[in-house]
Amino acid sequence: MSAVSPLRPATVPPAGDAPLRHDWSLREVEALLDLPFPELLYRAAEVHRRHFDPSEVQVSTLLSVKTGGCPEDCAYCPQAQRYHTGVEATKLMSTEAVVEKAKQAKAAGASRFCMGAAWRSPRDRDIPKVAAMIREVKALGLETCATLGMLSGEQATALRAAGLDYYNHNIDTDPELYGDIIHTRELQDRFDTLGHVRDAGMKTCCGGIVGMGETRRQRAGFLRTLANLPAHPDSVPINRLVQVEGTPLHGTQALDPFEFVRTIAVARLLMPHSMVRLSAGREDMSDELQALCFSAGANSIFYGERLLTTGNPDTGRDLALFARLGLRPMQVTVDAEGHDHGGTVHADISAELDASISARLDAGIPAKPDAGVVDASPDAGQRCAAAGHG
Ligand code: SAM
Ligand code: DTB
Ligand code: SF4
Repeated sequence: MSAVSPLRPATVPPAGDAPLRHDWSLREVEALLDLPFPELLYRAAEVHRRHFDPSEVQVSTLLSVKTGGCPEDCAYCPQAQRYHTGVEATKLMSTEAVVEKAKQAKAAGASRFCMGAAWRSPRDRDIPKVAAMIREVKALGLETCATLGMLSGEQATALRAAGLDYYNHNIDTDPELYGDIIHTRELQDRFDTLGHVRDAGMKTCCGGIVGMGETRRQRAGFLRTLANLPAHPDSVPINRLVQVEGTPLHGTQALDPFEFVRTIAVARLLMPHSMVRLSAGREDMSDELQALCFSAGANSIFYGERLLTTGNPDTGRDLALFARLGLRPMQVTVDAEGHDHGGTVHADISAELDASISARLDAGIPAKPDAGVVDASPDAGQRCAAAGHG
């Protein structure tokens, strides 16, 4: 009989992994969202375990390399020039300044660095400047991601050639609601950009925002649209609307937190191989709500005290949360098919996590015997295979 370590999460055998589907009907997705909450969480947690180690969370850090002054009219966005939100427009940051921030993110334990620009689309003359940032960030040993608006095929190819791993471009919402939220570009424009990104050989990061006043049926339509893309996005950021004064969506009725968890769980069920990111909106979430999201299949976060223009939880709070929940940051490796998989523990953030646990113990805060224990054993990376990660 093989010894079972109490530190290892329970895993579910792959059991003839079902093929990925791209033909979900709205009724099917609605039926999943309508499941009794415990049943939905159970199913999502099971699928999560088939493909990932559920105690590992991928950690990305975001930097706004060009802030505000955007000509688009996205009704949620503090960076649209036409809304009076107090966000000051800036020029594109210098490569040196971006690299400095990337070094800090790496030292703090991020494995992916995402550069965001408040553009409708980059001008061709911006591409060499962004390409230089990508090359230098990549040289630090970080995965690179950018979100710059719509791209042409040539622009996508140039960014890939510079070493860009991921491109973030969201569909943002249900096709039916889309025209109420954004009038300055069509949903089809977004599909076109995602196509250029895939054709250039980059991985896609594509999700959207909930809590914009949509119905559950519209959340089903949003998730269905993501899952029925020609390829499931490699990362799926699920943002909860950050309500910013001055934007048209400020004052929207807040979403029931359980609806948010349901959205995460159904994203996990529809896109089992994807990283589901608990994205914007975490600052206002309780630790308990975030714990439910991780239990429902979320396995990625933005780490660092800022998103683009709005706040994110303090890193100390995130480290304490990881320690309390027994979660570990994952170091991402990419397999031959291009799927992301959790591997070994990232050394830098693990050291911070250890320090955070020691501080809690010194302060007399009891911890579960295994809470936050970091398994840096040489076989830690083997768990992907054991968990059926392909
Ligand atoms: N300008 C580019 C674009 O729109 O593709 C890239 C940056 S844009 C800020 C990236 C994404 O951030 C948006 O697609 C949206 O999903 C998300 N976002 C923007 N404002 C948000 C808010 N107030 N709350 C939640 N997510 C938001
Ligand atoms: C994504 O889906 N969420 C991030 C990232 N992609 C670029 C952005 C969230 C922005 C929240 C509002 C702000 O900070 O300006
Ligand atoms: Fe501009 Fe992007 Fe904000 Fe839309 S979401 S207003 S395109 S920065």
